[in-house]
Amino acid sequence: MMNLSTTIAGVTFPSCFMNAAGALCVTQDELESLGRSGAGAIVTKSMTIEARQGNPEPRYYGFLGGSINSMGLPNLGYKAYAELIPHLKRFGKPVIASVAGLVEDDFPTIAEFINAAGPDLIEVNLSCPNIPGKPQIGYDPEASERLLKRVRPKVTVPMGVKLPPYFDPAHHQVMGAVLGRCGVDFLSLINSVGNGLVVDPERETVVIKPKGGFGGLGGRIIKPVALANVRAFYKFFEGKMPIIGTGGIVEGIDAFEHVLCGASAVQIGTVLVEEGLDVFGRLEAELSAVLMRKGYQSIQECRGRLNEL
Ligand code: RRO
Repeated sequence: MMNLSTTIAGVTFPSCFMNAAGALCVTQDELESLGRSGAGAIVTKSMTIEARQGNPEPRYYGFLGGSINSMGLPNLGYKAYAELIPHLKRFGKPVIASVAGLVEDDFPTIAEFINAAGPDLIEVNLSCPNIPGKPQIGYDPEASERLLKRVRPKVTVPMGVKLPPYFDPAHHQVMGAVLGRCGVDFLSLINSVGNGLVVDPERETVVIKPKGGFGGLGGRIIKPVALANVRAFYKFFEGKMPIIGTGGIVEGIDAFEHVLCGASAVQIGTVLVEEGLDVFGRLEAELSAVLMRKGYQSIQECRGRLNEL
């Protein structure tokens, strides 16, 4: 198998594949299983101040083209994750703490406390689409800048931002400028495509219960949106901002496409939930075979090298 190791903001990952925040990473058991798995890192569920049960079920639904979810931030609360982090670091791979919040003030509080627990990186989630009545912070550039400028001084490890998908170049430009002013060290792109609606025509119903059936779309169908966001931010930062690509990776060749667009690593959400932890071994073998067939020795060699016509 080819060496698929990678570096993000000075931190070395033994493999470029890891779980996406939210996928099989809520409980201590799940996080330890990621530690024992082929994943190149352990990413925690986005954490809030208080532990949360999340939204009522059914709140996740997998279909042929992907998934829809409205989990509603079920998590153990930041103090429990802070306690787990030293233990999780013993698995010998980076630990990424995903920080969320219900109000702006929560973010610096959680970031400071979790930073002190010593994760290798922190990912600030500006893009949860599923809290009733709360728009995604990432769609408000001024709120994003205010929040990131408060979080930045609390964090001594590399600080990344998990963004929602943007659908207009003007939005990539505005958010790119914000991130550049806030000392962001890496990007995770993209969170689920918010507020989609999946319909079961036989039952004539929605498929998840919260918010009348509206939820975040993931999996195969969102790959072109994810690739566009990876590429747009890669170009905005002229290849100098490390990017973790997320969205629509089902096979090794999908990860190769993310790398071509500019990703230095990739996260797996829907397909990890659907297939379980063995997905990492499969994807590593498949990406290795793609690189081998094309005569590449590493992902660094083709990162960002997408040809335009
Ligand atoms: O928990 C969720 O409902 C959730 C979150 Br915090 C997120 O960032 N993205 C998503 O698809 N679901």
